[in-house]
Amino acid sequence: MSATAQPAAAAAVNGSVSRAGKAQLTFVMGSQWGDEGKGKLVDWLAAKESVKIVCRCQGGNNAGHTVIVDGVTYDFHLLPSGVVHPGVLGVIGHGVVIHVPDLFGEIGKAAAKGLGDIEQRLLISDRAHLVFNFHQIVDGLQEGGVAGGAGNRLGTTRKGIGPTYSSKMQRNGIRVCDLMGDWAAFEVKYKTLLKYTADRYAERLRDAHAADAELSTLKQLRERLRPMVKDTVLYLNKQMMNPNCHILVEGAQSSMLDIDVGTYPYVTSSNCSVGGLCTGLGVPPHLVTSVYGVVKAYTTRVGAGGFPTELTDDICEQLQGIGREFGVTTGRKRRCGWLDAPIVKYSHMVNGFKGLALTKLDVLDTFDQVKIGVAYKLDGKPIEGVPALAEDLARVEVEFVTLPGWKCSIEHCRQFSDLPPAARAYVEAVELHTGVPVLWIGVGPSRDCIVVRA
Ligand code: 2SA
Ligand code: GDP
Ligand code: MG
Repeated sequence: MSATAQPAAAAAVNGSVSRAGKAQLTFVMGSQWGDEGKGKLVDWLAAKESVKIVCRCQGGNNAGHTVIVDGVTYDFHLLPSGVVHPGVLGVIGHGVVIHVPDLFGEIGKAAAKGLGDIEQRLLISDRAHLVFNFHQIVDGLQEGGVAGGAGNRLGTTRKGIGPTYSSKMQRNGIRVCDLMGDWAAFEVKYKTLLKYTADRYAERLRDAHAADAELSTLKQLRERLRPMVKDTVLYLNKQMMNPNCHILVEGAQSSMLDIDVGTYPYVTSSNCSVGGLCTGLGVPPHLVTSVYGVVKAYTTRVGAGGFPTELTDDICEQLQGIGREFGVTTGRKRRCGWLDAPIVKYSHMVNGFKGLALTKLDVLDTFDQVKIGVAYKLDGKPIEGVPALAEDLARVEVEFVTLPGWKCSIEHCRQFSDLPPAARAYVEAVELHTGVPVLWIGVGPSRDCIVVRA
C-alpha cells in the first residue's frame, strides 16, 4: 500500500465504526418472562421522541403487545406497536417469522380500529421465514406429547414458532422472497418441506392439513403482500445515515425466554435479547444508541418452566385479577409472583440496559406489604446468576426483602414526587437490587399513565 493511501484507509476504517451523524436506534425489550408492558412503552416513546420507524426483529405472532389510546385497546402480534401513530413506518425484519394469513388477519383488525392505511406504511423483509399451517399443527402435536424431543410440554402459544425456526436452522425453511418469486418453484419448495415434515409426523399431519387450500390462499395473498416486501437490511442501513431519524425496535417475549440465555428448554425459539436486534434486522451493534429494559413491578410467566418467586396463594390471585394477567395471544392465565431481582440483574448483564421502565406499579396499590426476591441459594449456598439446569432453577431458595405497601391509588401520579413515600422506596429498592436506574414508572394501563423520572 502506498504512503498516501494509508490515511484514506485509516479514515475508512475509523468511519466504518463511528456512529457520528447517524440515526438514533433504540431497543425496548423485556427483562423477565414477557408481558412487562413493552407495547405501552414503545407507543409512549414513539410519541415523545418523534420516532419515524418502528421495527420487530424476532419472534412471530406468538407475541401479544397491548397499547391503549383514548379508550381503544390495540393488541399487536406481528405489527410493531408504534404503528398506532399516523405516519410511523413499521418494519418487520428478517429475524421475524410470518404466517401470512394471520398477518392479514391482524391488519384487518387494526384497520377496523382506525389504522386503515397500515399496508401503505409497512415493510416486510424479503428474507423473513414463513410460518405455514403445518408448522402450527406440528407445534400442537409436540405440545400434545406426540413428537416432543424430551416429551416436554413447554406451554407454547401453538403459533408454529418453534417448528418454523427449526426449518430455518435445518436450512429447508421457506422465505418471503420465495413466495414473491416464481410460483411453480415456490410450490415445489412448499411440497418438499411439507413432505419432509409429514414423513416425521406421519398421518397425523397428512390428515389435518389441507395443502391445496393453503397454497391457494398464499397464491392470492402474495400479490397483496408484494408492495410491502423489501430488502429491509438495505432500507434500514440507509435510514441509519440520516441523523434526524429515530428508529425504535420492539423486542418480543423477553431475555429470560431467549433461546440461548433464557431458561432453556422453557424458552421461545428466537433470540429475544439484544443480539436479536443485530441478527434480526441486519444492523451493526455500534449503531445501537440505547437499550431499555421493561420490568413489571412483580413477575409473571405464561407457559411452563422455573419461576423462583412464584406465588400460589391468594396474593397470586390478587396479582392476576388486579393486573389482568391473561395471555394476549392465547388468553391463558399468567402465573404470578414477586419481583425477582436476580432475574433482572442477569438480563441487565446480557443486554446492558441504559435504564428500566418499571411497569404496573399501580397493581401493588392495595397490598399491606410488598416483597422483592434479592438473592438465590442453591443447596444452602449463595449463588450468582441464574442456574443453567432447569431442575436447579426449580429448587433455588429465594431471599426476600419486605417493604411496606402504600395503600392508595397512584394512577394520577405523573412526577416521582407525586408518588407516596412507600412507593418511592419500592422504586429505589428495585434500583438498589437490580443495579439499574428506573427512568419510567407505569401507574396505569393507558398511554398517559406514566411517571417520568429523568
Ligand atoms: P412459543 O409459542 O414457542 O414462543 O412458546 C415458547 C415459550 O415462550 C412463551 N411465550 C410468551 N410468554 C409471554 N408472552 C407471550 N406472548 C403472549 C402474551 C402469550 C399468550 O402477550 O400474553 O397469549 O399466551 C409469549 N409468547 C411466547 C410461551 O408461553 C412458552 O413458555
Ligand atoms: P407486552 O407483551 O410486554 O407488550 O405486554 P402485554 O401487552 O402482553 O401485557 C401488559 C399488560 O399490562 C397490558 O394489558 C397492558 O395494557 C398493561 N399495562 C402496561 N403498563 C401498565 C401499567 O403501568 N399499569 C397497569 N395497570 N397496566 C399496564
Ligand atoms: Mg405480551
